[in-house]
Amino acid sequence: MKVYLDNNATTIVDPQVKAVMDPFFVEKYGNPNSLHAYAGETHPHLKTAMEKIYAGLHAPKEDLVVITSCATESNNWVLKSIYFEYILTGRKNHIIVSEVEHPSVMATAKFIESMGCRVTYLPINHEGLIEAQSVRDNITSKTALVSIMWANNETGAIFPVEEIGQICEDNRVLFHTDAVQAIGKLPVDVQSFPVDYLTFSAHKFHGPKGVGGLYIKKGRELMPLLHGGSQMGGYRSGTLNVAGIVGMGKAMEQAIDSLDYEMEDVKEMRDAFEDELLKIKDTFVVTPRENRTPNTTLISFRGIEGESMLWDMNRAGIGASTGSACASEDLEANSVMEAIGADDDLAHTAIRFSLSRYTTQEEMDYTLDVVKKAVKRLRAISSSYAYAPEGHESGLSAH
Ligand code: 7TS
Repeated sequence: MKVYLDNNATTIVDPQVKAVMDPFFVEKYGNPNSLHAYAGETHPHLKTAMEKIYAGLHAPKEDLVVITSCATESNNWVLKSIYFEYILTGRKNHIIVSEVEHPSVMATAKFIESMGCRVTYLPINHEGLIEAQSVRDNITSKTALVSIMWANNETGAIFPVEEIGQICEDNRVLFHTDAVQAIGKLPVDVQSFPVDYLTFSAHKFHGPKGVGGLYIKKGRELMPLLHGGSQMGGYRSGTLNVAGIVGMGKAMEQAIDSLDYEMEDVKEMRDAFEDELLKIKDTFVVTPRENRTPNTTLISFRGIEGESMLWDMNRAGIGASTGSACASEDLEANSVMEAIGADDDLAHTAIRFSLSRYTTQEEMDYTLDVVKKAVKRLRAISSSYAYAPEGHESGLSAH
């Protein structure tokens, strides 16, 4: 049996999404910005897709949604734009990010730090959560931007973006949120709380890879990313990725339509799976379920190297991960586990299972069986587990 449980890394393209994209390669290939009938064949489809994207975010018409190539691009763009508009000009000198942002925010923050910007990296607490108060405590009159993700890709932890957005507005500080792991898993409405910039990416919600976006509230400053033509209002030039945008529009529409299923049925499957895993001795989940996206569980198995577990699962046809694919080529401990303060031994044992609306109960039953066997096998040959004192405290609680 083949089971895909790495949906936080990427998702299968929904066949209906693929179907709406297909005509835009061979049949309708006109550049939508041209002035002939070929353009006329593509332009209306782009418009409809953009309407679906606006509707999915509840973005009012006067706000801007710029299509990018991925979330990494959107995140880079916001931070570098802030650097050019606010830091380099001397208007402000400081930004705040969390210490568990995706590498596309983290590495960009480090980059602008090397260029002279002061950066505060907010810690997470022992449950893997950000406390809004810590944002309030660190804002100064020189803070230009707060960038805190909506939901963490490793743990699924949901951060209090509504409260943080309000704190930012009260202090006249811009607020950006990376909502990559929120779309399709949580209700997302840019009008329900103060948010100035919001990042998303189609391949995380059953759309194609290579297309994402950045929402920008009306009137917020943003340096054009790619200078050139007039596409995307001049903010990001380059011939538009018509098939990708059309696909993302459809995927966004479906993500909204299947939100209830995701929040109820997928969650139920995830919870039942997690309950069973937590019955195994010395297993730990950090973030409480009520503060987590419905599809994710990051679970530690004391005494088992994460990569060994992945190997056993992979041989049984199951794809999961030890954390973000962006950092999976090294054998470092899971960064979120480290940020929580888990001991080094435990930080190496975390496995992320991320489900989707395509996941079936049969697949989860099969996975449970494989994992249970792998735990037995790997603990039997694990020196660290054998030597762990009985009742060894992890500092983490099971939920
Ligand atoms: N932001 C978050 C929160 C993410 O989870 C990811 C990808 C990105 C940005 C980057 O998205 P992209 O559109 O540029 O690809 N996260 C993961 C992950 O957790 N495992 O592999 C990729």
